[in-house]
Amino acid sequence: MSLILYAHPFSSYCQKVLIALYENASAFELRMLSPDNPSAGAEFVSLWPLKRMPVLRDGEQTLMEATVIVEHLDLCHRGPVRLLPDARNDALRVRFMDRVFDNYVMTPMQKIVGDHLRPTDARDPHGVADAHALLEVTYRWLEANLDGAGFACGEFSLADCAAAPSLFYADWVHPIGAGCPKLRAFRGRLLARPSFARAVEEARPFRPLFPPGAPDRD
Ligand SMILES: N[C@@H](CCC(=O)N[C@@H](CS)C(=O)NCC(=O)O)C(=O)O
Repeated sequence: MSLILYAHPFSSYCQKVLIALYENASAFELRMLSPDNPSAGAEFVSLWPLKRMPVLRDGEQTLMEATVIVEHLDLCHRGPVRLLPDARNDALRVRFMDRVFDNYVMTPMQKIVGDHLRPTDARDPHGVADAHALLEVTYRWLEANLDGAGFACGEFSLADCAAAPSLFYADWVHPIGAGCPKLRAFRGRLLARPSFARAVEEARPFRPLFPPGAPDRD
């Protein structure tokens, strides 16, 4: 099989790529990164010493960074669901929204989650407060800028691959309030999308590992 994905099903950035793979029923081998699979871990580190998952091997090519991997899939393993539009202006909007979800939802969400992994005397309350504030501003911006229906940029795209796991976990650590009904509905539509629903189900057994404690929903 030409596609090998080094990943863990509970990781938000890995889910971003899994969604893209599931959208087009692309065949791939999952090399699960977990303590009981040290050989996959060793291959992963030799491919990407920065140790950020996911990593994709496509034959002799190694792809890092979830956005780049999704773009690679759209370019080289195209299926019926296009993840980037051909028109460059439309693609620019998709890339912009992908950046919004990665930089302003995923990053503060990871900051809040990651703080729970620190020793209590090395916690960063100031950084965590900033992360909560950034999430709130981003939620409000999304509420004002998302359509009331459809996906981040109309048709399902790379932007939704980023939106689904970032909003899924962000809502667990900083709930999307009643003041953002469009954003809440958008998160619900993403959860109903079969590709993401599958990723969520596959990750369900790992919920006890969620550092702040997973809520009893979704
Ligand atoms: N910029 C990277 C971020 C990937 C990332 O942060 N992955 C997390 C899992 S969701 C990870 O590998 N964390 C391990 C660590 O921080 O050591 C991407 O877009 O793929």
